[in-house]
Amino acid sequence: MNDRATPPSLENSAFFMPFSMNRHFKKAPRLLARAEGIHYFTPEGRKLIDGISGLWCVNAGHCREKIVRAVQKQVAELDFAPTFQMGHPLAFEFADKLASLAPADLKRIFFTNSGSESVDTALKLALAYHRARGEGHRVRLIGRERGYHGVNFGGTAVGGMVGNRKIFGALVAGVDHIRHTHDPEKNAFSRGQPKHGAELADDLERLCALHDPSTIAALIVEPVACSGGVLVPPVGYLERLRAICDRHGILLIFDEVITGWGRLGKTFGTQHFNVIPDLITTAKGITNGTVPMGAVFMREQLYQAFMTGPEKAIEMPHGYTYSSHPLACAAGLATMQVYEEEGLFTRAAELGSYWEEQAHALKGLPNVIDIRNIGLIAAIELAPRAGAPGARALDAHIKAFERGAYIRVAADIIALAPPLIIAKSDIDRLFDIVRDVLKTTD
Ligand code: PXG
Repeated sequence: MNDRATPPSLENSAFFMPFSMNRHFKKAPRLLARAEGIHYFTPEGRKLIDGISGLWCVNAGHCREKIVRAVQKQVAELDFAPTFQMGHPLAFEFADKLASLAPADLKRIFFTNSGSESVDTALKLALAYHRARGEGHRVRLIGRERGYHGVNFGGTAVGGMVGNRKIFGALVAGVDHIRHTHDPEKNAFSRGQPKHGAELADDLERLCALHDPSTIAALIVEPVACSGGVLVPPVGYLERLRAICDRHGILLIFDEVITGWGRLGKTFGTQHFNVIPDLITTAKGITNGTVPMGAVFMREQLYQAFMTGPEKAIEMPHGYTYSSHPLACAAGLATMQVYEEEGLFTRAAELGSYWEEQAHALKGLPNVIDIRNIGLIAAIELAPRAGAPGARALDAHIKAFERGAYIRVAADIIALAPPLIIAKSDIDRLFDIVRDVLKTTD
């Protein structure tokens, strides 16, 4: 029998945990057994405020009844159905629903199962689009330093976090990177978009000059680089990237796996910044994290470029067994209903200034060297301990867990992005815990 008071040791568990310190974690596990609303509960029943929406995905909060019911009903009715040369009604219904929410004419939808798959799909669509138009010489893909685009080969290659790249060989040929936008000397403690740095977009011109723009298929960037440390784009920067892409016929892909679904106070970050890309990659909040799913949104002209050959030919030899899985479509439709009924697409805009005030009130605490925020996202950057990068933030993460908050840390940056249903009093509670943790972390 499983004795709840003395849980079995996980030290020899078979589970090879992703993106984790396996040995360190298994010695003193931090387990989550149940969730409701903005809270997780440990197996012992301790309540934790979820400071990062699971992993930036549970935007409407946990175990929402409408979504749970929809998935339960769906699994009993149609567990799986293929969408290769077959179909099921929910796939079409969900795509049309997403199209109705999409910015500008990004109304054609390709389904995947994750952000990583969305990114690799978008990169392949970009290459294939140029080829379909007789510009098959556009083979290069450009990413950005400190960018994160998931873990598949394409996404790893265009990604710009060295620790995620260096051990995986040569990755994909023909990839280059523009520089990142982080400039703490000029922009530390910016509220919202930093003032300085629009001209950093001109780094794309450098790569155009180096490679010749006719060789470049696409540029992919996150509107806000979240995993790389919450790097908010400087005022005018994204507009400038768009203009350079237009000048040279380069497709612009916004990776909105995190910035989509209300995180910045609009349905998509694209709408918040008012800069329209050619493709948008999404995942995470598309089903409120309930069932894995991702999607790529593309402009009409891209879709139409594929619809030109004989009708009895497959237009895009790409897709996943689980593209538009019935459970994911059911979860996604219910999720969109919850987002719309509860006004969650704009909730981050309503909470934004309160959130910003509370985040920046941490200025002056020990080791805090920068605070950044946008929408319902904040990052608190700590000075690294000499010779031990990441150790200080890891301590903070563990202390926060002990004191009732689940927060995310990467290197020495604490990232916060709670469910959009959070109340002001819970924002206070979250920051009170973080304040308390920072005061006692040396
Ligand atoms: N693109 C972006 C912009 C992401 O943030 C992915 C692609 C990959 O998505 P999948 O679903 O394949 O994981 C992501 C994922 C963190 C963190 O704490 C961020 C992500 C995943 C896990 C942790 O920064 N982003």
